[in-house]
Amino acid sequence: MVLKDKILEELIQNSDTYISGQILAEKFGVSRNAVWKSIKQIKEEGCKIHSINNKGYRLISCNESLSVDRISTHMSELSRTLDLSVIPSIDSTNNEAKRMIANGYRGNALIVANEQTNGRGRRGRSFYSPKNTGIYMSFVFSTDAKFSKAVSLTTISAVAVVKAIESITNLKPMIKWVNDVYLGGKKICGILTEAVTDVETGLVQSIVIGIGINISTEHFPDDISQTASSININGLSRNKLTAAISNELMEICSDLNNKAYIRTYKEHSLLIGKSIDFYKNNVKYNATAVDIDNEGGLVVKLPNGKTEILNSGEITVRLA
Ligand code: BT5
Repeated sequence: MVLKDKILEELIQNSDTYISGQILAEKFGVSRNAVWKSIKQIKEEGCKIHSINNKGYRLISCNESLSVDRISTHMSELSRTLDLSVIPSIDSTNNEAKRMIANGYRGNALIVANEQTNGRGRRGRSFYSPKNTGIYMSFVFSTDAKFSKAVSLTTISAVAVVKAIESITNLKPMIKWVNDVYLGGKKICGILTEAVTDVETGLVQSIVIGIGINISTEHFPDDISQTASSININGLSRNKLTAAISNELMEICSDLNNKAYIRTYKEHSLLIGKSIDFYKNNVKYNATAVDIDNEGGLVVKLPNGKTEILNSGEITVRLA
């Protein structure tokens, strides 16, 4: 890591207080002038830093740009095996992943974008993806035996997102079955998992997991202004969170026989114990959500006392 990134990291870790230029200089074995120059660069990159004579520097907010270097610094060994790329602006990282696969890419990759101009949700819905204030990322996994065991990569991804958020903040995000992460009753993240099949063999060739997270987006389009929200934590590093999500996901995927992630999913379930409405083939049903099964299905109890397991596909669920 270059000095500027080390200093930024230090400011992020200590964003509740001031750190003097002297302490930073000593910590990194450089002159105070070098510290001052780095602070200037960090400000030029869009971070707000407050400085007080004799007290030092304090990070107020930061839109540090996403970069391969900054993300990799926080990555585990497993995550570092991914081909990582960062793109300033793209239609959709899932589309980009599919283009890569169509062009013959057969590895495992992580594509991260600072903005999406055509971010996609499920069934033709859109995902609002403004620049600088969110993370839009897609994993590409070229199929190997291990993924055929992955019953629900969407379930795993939701767990990876909540664990990553909890590892670097004090927040307690919740999961709304099947693919949404909520904070304070509002959606902060959506996940779109897509399989790419080989036209000739009809077999799944690669899997694309797209994750979109609102980090500091303040204004949402009218239709989602009441339902969408952001993580909104001063100084939260998008680079660090991107790496943390990748680390958690790669860790879970390294041992898919270990179903501990189902327990974590249940602990974070927004629906278990609640009355819900679900829509199947456009017909609305009422039920109580009672459990998540080992395959990530939502177990519901119908008013007639019967139990049914909902599998994600075409089901939409709302709190009643
Ligand atoms: C999703 O679909 O929430 C999946 C979103 C996946 C986005 C990622 S970003 C990286 C990758 N590349 C892509 O193009 N996509 C993936 P769904 O459950 O269908 O929810 C879509 C609905 O969420 C919309 O119809 C809106 O109501 C709402 N919505 C749209 N943008 C939002 C946002 N930024 N925050 C919260 N809610 C949003």
